[in-house]
Amino acid sequence: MTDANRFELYAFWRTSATYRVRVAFNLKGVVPQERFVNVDAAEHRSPAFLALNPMGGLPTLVDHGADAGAAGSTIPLTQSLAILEFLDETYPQPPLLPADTHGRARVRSLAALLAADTHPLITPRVRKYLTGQAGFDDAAWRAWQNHWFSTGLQALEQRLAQEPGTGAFCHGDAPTTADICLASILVVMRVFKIQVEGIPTVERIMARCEALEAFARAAPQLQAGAPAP
Ligand SMILES: N[C@@H](CCC(=O)N[C@@H](CS)C(=O)NCC(=O)O)C(=O)O
Repeated sequence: MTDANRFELYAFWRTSATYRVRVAFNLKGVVPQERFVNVDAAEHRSPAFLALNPMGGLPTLVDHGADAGAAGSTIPLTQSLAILEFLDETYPQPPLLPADTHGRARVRSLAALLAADTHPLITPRVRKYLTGQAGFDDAAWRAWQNHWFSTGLQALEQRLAQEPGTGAFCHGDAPTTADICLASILVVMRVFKIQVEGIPTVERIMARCEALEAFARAAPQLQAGAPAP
């Protein structure tokens, strides 16, 4: 089996977490087969998809690789950060994490600030609950989105502006998992037309990321199923 048909990536055009995995695949030069799951049509809540990922989340990655069975990894891989580390261990170049332990801890911490503390609050399942069960109208949902995007990105800005590890990218001068997470939040903010003021370092790093083909090709609007511009 070649790497060309090793992976099936269950994906939807605008999902932030799937964008992270698309960028990582692009950086590694590996092309997964994408399987479109229409979140707007609730396909991620279908029994067939929940059998793959009981959380009903994208991305979900199936590895048909040579040693997948031996390692028990015919079980689908879920959680974008776990998938990024899996890809980094499977395809070590270019690395997504720094070589030193403190550097890796910093990159993972920046990534978690976004992927664990910020993104989960604005997912479709949270919107569905707040608008369906908690009385939120569109304006309240928008205020919620603004609040949590701002909270996460302002904390990120403060760290990036003050911490000595910051370079051309979040950590040094090469893209890491932290940059992938930074860009994954900014691309969906654009989809939702949310703006956060006063984050010049975040914006500078986003521009560096988007100048790289691996990030540019992962843009939500370029993916299958995206609405015409
Ligand atoms: N922590 C998970 C998040 C997965 C997730 O929630 N993905 C969103 C799209 S970005 C999703 O599929 N949401 C479905 C829903 O909220 O119902 C990861 O990083 O992979």
